[in-house]
Amino acid sequence: MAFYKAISRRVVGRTSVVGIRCISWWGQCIDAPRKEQLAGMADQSPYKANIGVKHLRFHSVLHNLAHTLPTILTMDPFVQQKSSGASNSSSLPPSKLVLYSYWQSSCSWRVRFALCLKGISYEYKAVDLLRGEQFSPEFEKLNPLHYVPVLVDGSVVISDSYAICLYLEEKYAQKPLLPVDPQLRALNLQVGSIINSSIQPLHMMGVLKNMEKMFGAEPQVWAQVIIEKGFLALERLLQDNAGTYATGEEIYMADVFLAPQIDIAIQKFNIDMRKFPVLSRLYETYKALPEFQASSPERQADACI
Ligand SMILES: N[C@@H](CCC(=O)N[C@@H](CS)C(=O)NCC(=O)O)C(=O)O
Repeated sequence: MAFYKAISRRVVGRTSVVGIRCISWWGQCIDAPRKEQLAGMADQSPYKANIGVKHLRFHSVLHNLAHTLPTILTMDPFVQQKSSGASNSSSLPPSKLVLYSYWQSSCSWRVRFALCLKGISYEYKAVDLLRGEQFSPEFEKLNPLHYVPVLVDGSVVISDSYAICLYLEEKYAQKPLLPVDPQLRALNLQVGSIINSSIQPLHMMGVLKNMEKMFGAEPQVWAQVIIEKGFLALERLLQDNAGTYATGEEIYMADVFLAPQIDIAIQKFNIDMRKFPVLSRLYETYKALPEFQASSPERQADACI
């Protein structure tokens, strides 16, 4: 009898583990905004003969699961897989990072992308910018500027995506996001800085609202002028340096900043990317990356689609 109990415990246990892995795997495919995207992902799967249509049928069930099991279904499966391969992960203490993020925030996406590339797990805390949660007294204690993202690591609080990426780079050696070569390193910092100081701050939500209210500027047109000016500079900067990725054959910080910025330029501000062939090619590369997909707005627990 004891023997059968032991066997059944083992079978049930294994089944649960396999079940959770399956749910997690499915979870990576849910919440995609476009059906073609789902179908495309199914097509890349080793089980493509069976799952293309089933994916779509299970979509609503998985959507509900995603909201009850957000940590499992957003990025954990991917992170666990990456962490186990990280060179120094065993020497690190258990991670207790908390990321305050908003699903549509491109600045938050940079950090989610960096965390994902480095295989660092974290707790996701949503701050609803549309409902003004960034102005709550609790959040103000974390960032008096009222912006996401904010990363909390124990007693350390960092409230700027650029600083957060550098912090992660120094603390977590796996999958370096800055090259050793000084010139290439500077190029990566320059690209990140252009996006972080000369493009995104000029078209962020609050600025667009003020431009309209105070000067009657058409927000979409204003944003397009700013983005196109910045993209032209980035296009010139990268045309002699880009390889598969922005600064060569490895993915680095320049890519971490470029990918969400290009995505938002296309999806939200209707930028005609034909003027920017290098950036367009890079964007195609980013879209195929599991880390880009897992950190994308639609996959986050607070996504409203
Ligand atoms: N330089 C900051 C900028 C942060 C920022 O602009 N965040 C935007 C979302 S992408 C925000 O929180 N906006 C809130 C608002 O405009 O009220 C960073 O890189 O983290």
